[in-house]
Amino acid sequence: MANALLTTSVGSLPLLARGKVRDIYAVSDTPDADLLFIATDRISAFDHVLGSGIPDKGRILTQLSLFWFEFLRELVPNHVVTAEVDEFPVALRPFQEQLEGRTMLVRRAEMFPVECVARGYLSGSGWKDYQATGGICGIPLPAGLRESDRLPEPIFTPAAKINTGGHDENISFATAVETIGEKHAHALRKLTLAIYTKAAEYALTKGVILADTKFEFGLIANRITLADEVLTPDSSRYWPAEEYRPGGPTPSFDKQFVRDYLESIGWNKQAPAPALPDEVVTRTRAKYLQAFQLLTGRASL
Ligand code: PZK
Repeated sequence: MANALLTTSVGSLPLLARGKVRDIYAVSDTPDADLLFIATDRISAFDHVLGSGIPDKGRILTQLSLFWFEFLRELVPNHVVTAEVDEFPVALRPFQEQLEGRTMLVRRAEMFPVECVARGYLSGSGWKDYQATGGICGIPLPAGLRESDRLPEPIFTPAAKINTGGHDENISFATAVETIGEKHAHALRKLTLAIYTKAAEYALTKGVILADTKFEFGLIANRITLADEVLTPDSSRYWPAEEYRPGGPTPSFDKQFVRDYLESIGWNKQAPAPALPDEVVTRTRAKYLQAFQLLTGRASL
């Protein structure tokens, strides 16, 4: 097995953003230069980046994202220019090995400061919000729903980005309208629900429930464009349909071994986050690969 890539380095390219697991660089310092979107093998749990990476995780998530961008291409334009390193600017050749399979060259977008979440099931912050208010993001829901229940119909639950580290904060549709305007808010809601519905119907035919997912959109040449990574296990809650038991929490497809391990050692969830035993790394890698295989129908990367 390859080593995990935890830290990217691409010479003097300006770093635009560093997330918990992905890094974005500009390919030159001209203002409208394309961006290099690199998925590392870092893994986070309980809001911390862990001391160990998962070998190939960045490649698996990137290839899954590219599969979905292609699957959705008639529904929504996306920011991808190419993911073939051979087609990247020649100045990036020295970094070919590091970048291969895990990197997308993307067009720079003017990003909307609203995270576009679609939920088809009651889980995570949606379940918390429902227990407190009887709805999610101000959308009323029927009484008596249980954790993990399927919702009567998918809903759009926008969130406001809090700087790296913090959790996004659920906001009402009215607040989204105040932030980005009526026209864009309506367009993003419609697109988010259309994409979720198409992806969730497809995933279910492959034995996978797409409980919820988060999209980031931006404007490129005045067109609403799907950016970031899409429909990966890091941006989505995927559940094995076979293990679906509404009425309690549903174990996530990918990170359950990691969470179980961290609970078993009694980690206090304060930095520094622990490293993972080899067995947890290996089993988690196998789960990411299984999600990729089920969803794409491809045996390997
Ligand atoms: C962009 N993010 C979120 C992702 C991070 C932060 N095509 C684009 N144009 C301009 N900006 C972005 C994108 C994209 N995608 C996305 N931040 C900026 C993000 C990964 C890591 F730290």
